[in-house]
Amino acid sequence: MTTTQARTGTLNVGMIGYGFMGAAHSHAWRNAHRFFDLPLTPQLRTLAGRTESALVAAAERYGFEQITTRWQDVVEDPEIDVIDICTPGDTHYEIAMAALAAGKHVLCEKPLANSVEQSEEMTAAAAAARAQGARSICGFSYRRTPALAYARQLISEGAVGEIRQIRAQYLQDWLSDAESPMTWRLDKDKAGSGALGDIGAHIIDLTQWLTGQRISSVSGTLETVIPTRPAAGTAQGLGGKGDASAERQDVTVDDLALFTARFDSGVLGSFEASRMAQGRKNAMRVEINGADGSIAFDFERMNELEVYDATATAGRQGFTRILTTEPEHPYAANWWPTGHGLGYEHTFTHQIADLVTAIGEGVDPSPSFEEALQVQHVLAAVEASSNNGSGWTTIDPTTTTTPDTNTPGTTTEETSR
Ligand code: SOE
Repeated sequence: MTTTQARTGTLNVGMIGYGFMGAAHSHAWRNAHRFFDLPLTPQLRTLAGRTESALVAAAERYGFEQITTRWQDVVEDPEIDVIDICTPGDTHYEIAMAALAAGKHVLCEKPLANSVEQSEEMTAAAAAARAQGARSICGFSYRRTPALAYARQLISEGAVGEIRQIRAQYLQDWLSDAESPMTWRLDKDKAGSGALGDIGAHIIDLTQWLTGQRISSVSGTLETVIPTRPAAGTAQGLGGKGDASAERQDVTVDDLALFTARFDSGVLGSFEASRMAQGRKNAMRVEINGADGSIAFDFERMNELEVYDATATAGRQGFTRILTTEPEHPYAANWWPTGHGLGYEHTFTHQIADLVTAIGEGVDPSPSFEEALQVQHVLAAVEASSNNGSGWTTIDPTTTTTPDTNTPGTTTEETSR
């Protein structure tokens, strides 16, 4: 298999999967070279999926030249240079191993796989393929949010000083209705885990990437808040109300993942991944507290970064809201004039721009499969901690006073006034 460098100017893309991630990745493949100077021009060649009718519609909408219901066709096609895996986690291993063996470049959505064992094999295969010039990357796209890339730069420049505490949340509510029907994200066999791997993986990767530190131990609890859901197909669509009389299926993954992490520096971090956070739509939040200040970010305000400088004179201290749309901010110069803002889809366009640049320059993009494997180890450790009791200490109810049930302001002495 000749690597892309032998082909003049184009990078032929084969994508497997065409759901939410397929849409986001396709948008990025179509636009990256229109806003970034890239060494190669992506061509959306083949879209692979299972259902031909839906596949035809998706290929039309996304701009792919051809379709196939056999993902193996894409991997076996000598004209395809890069395989983009946008499928549920239970298929990442098989597809990535075949693509790497065929010498293809690989973009694999997160988490890398549904187990450490699979992730280890994929990482070894990626390392072997690398020797032949094939590049691989895992889709932790939030690293390419300008505000977060800038936060990492500030932290590395010492803006917060010695890091003392790390706090991360990823809060969504699209599954908080008990009548929302089953989806592959609620099936352990398909997804590997629930909120933990789907959204918790992002904040694990992000806190490690922002700080350059690695999580070395965890204590956590996984909770399934809604144990059964209406069978798939009984609702009007994703998030639609299911038919309450329909059969209900068991949810086999967590809706909540709460854990404490110790980083290799000794710093403690608190993590919360929830699909039950009513009102929080995609609130991925990170706060890094240091000796000299803090940095705080919320993806629901993705063009803003809050920075607190504890070394400023007391009268001037306070969180500064930086609008990360200046040309000095990562990626921002390639888009709109200052203040016009970017969206979720831009993180994927930045990811593709960096991947295509790496392929064209013959260097390895990040996050590598090795970095994604580290995240997989953390996911597995949280699950193991939860399965081993999470270290809960019970409080004997006989040793505590009964809580005051009076409504504030109605105690006798107050009413006697
Ligand atoms: C979950 O709802 C989800 O789609 C994740 O799977 C994605 O990785 C994240 O970018 C948005 O939320």
